[in-house]
Amino acid sequence: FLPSPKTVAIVGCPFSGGQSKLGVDKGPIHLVQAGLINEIEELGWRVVFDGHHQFEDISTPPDGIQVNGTSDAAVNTALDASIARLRSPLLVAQVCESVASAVQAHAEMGHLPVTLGGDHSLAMGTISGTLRAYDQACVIWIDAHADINTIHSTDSGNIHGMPLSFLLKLNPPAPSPDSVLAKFDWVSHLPAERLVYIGLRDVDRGEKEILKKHSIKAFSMHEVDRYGIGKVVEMALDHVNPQRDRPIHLSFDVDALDPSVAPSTGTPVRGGLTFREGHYICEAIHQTGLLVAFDLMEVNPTLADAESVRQTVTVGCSLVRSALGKSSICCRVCCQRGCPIF
Ligand code: HAR
Ligand code: MN
Ligand code: MN
Ligand code: MN
Repeated sequence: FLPSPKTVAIVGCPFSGGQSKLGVDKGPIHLVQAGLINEIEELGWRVVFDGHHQFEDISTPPDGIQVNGTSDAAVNTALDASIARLRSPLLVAQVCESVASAVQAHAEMGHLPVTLGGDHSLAMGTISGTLRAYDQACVIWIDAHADINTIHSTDSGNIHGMPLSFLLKLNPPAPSPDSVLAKFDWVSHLPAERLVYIGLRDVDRGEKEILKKHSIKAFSMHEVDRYGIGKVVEMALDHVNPQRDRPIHLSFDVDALDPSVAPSTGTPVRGGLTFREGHYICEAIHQTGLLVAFDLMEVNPTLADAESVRQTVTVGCSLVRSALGKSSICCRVCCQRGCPIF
């Protein structure tokens, strides 16, 4: 199933509707302007990029439906009340569904989709696209946050804090075909045992209960400190990919990095991954030879000063390069003939 000849498809997703801060939609534009495509080509990949996705056609929810989850219908049940607290669910659902189709199409052509966010709600789309093409795929989720709130547990109503609850099918079924919840029925199902986290340090109480209830494997910053990043990545792979035969979708929220490394993001949390720990994860996943899709999410170039923005965009590009095979010591030429080092 590996891409051959190796081709990366850049899926630029200028979308911010899964949370409330402006500017995260500018992430993909800055990453591409910083020279990311050239950098990937220099690693020996063919790159296809047909411009950033335009979501204008779906940026206005249909008439009669508000920005949040309720229409004119009365709020009758606890379910209605939960749905009503979601922010822009129809918009998020439509955007993610179109992202899923784009990622699926590239994956089925043998391309490796690199999705540039945009907020992390987009991963509902990217991971669904990957699962449609590779039904045995596993997900490695790098984040300060667990992003697994259900419609009942979310405090903020921001869907970027919820994509995994839809992918794991933890939300109640839609009560009727015209319910807001039915707009998420297209989301693919990721079994809980094929998800693993690295980098967590800001997990809501309700999310902790969900992780426990479903026995979801998580390596928080505590485990990174305790075992070191090398051992953590190995243990993470042993969990989701014991035979090293499953395709890997790596979803990297830049806020997993310490704010001193990646300051320009909407919800920074201190005590994060170092520059090297972040890169090590990407390098190690590349070395498995199993990477089939990569997301780089939550780069917000409108937050913080110009130097912080430059730093965050630069480190974002650098993570992508590592996931696509950039190595500190190995030349590109020998890699094509069987590298003696890797
Ligand atoms: N857990 C919080 C919520 O559900 C915060 C989620 C956060 N932000 C992210 N996701 N960047 O990784 O609202
Ligand atoms: Mn996230
Ligand atoms: Mn996060
Ligand atoms: Mn080499």
